[in-house]
Amino acid sequence: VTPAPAKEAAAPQEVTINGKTYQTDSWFNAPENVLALTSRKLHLEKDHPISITRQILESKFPGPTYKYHNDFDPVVSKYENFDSLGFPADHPGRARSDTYYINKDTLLRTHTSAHEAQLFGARTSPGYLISADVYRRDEIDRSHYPVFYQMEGARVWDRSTVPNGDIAAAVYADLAELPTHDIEVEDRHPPFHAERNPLQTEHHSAAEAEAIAAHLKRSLELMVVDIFSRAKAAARQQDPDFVDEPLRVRWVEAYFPFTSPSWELEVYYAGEWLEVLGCGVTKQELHINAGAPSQLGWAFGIGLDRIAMLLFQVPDIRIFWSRDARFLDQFAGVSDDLSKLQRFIPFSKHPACYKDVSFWVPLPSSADGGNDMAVSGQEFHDNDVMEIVRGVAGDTVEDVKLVDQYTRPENGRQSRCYRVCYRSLERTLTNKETNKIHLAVKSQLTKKLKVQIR
Ligand code: FA5
Ligand code: MG
Repeated sequence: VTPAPAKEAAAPQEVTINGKTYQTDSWFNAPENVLALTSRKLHLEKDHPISITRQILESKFPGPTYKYHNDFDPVVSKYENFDSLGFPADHPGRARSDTYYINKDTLLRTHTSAHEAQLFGARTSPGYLISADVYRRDEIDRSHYPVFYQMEGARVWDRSTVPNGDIAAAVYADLAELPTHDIEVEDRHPPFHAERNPLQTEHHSAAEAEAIAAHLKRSLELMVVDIFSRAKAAARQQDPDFVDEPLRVRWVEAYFPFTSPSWELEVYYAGEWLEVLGCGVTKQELHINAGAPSQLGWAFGIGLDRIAMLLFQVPDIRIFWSRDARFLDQFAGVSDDLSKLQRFIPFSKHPACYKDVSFWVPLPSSADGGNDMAVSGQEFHDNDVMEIVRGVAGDTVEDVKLVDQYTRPENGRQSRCYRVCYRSLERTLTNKETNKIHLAVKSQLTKKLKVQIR
């Protein structure tokens, strides 16, 4: 992994992504190192942990009821990613501090839900799964990377084709066909909440929504049970001291603009509750706007990287992007025979090198449009710092934390200190090399964010 050169390239007039060319404008904020990953498609790479995870999840949602879509382009319209799903105009997810824009109307999808409206309209199958790369400007640590993978799932029933138009009966009939399980599931919240998670009274009854929710929950619980039983089987095989604990999962109330009611599924793992997916009863407006008003159903979105990290015991999300044979060879043959699944055996852990960078944040008046990262008029964003570090250091950065922040009362100037942890997963970084990277980080922070290094 070679750090990017420190020299500055001018923003391109156009960019080509997976063979298609797009005009950029002042909204463009996608760095080269992120654009370079749009062609990797780890979810389709045979024997890659992300791809294996996809395969296992797909097996829980069989055809022909469910159709799989694994090749949707990551460039979508702002309309598809946000408006079609009912995101309000001022939703923070739309900000340039959180989302990679190509131009004001075009962006790198931030979630696979961007394709829901299109598939609800196509009506090619009652259920579908979409697996794809998604992009978010975010913090840097061992579980966050600007690109990760999601799987979207949805299932609909059509009021005009089920017997007597009785959706609840049709859903319960399908639920009866699903296997059962014997794990402990906590589900403490009432199904509806008047403000946060109202019943869609104009469109269906409580009994219908409850039937859909029951089908949704069982389907997802079965998926989690399968993943964790495979994870445990691998653990038992490789680790004689492995202590088998019963799987605990719980449903917690959640909010999404395009589902109501909504939930998140959490799994108790290694001493803590871990969020693995979001889901809910789809808002009827989506089906109506897609030209399929008689359909109703559920949708979910799950993080494939997060599941793969649990399944393969991967401690750092960066390793998924590695081309090191010591990583990839550990999974050879698994795509064709899932019983060969093994936990990842880390190669020797290389030493970390911590470096601090402290600087004065420019006062708003001095952000005279020369600041090409932060959104003008918005506050100085952590994600801007993260992106610059990632842009320079590539995969040699493991973690970036804000460790100190204060404002000088005399002049209102803010000082910040970030601690950067440099560590390659593949080799030992020399001190000289790390210093060089860190110097380049400082120089880019000065140049792009107009900070004053202390
Ligand atoms: C969504 O993205 C919704 N589109 C999910 C959804 C779909 C809800 C359909 C309702 C119906 P969220 O931002 O919480 O929600 O992400 C969903 C899952 O993606 C998370 O539960 C997590 O497993 C994974 N995820 C989110 N952010 C990251 C990240 N930075 N790195 C790795 N995985 C992530
Ligand atoms: Mg979430």
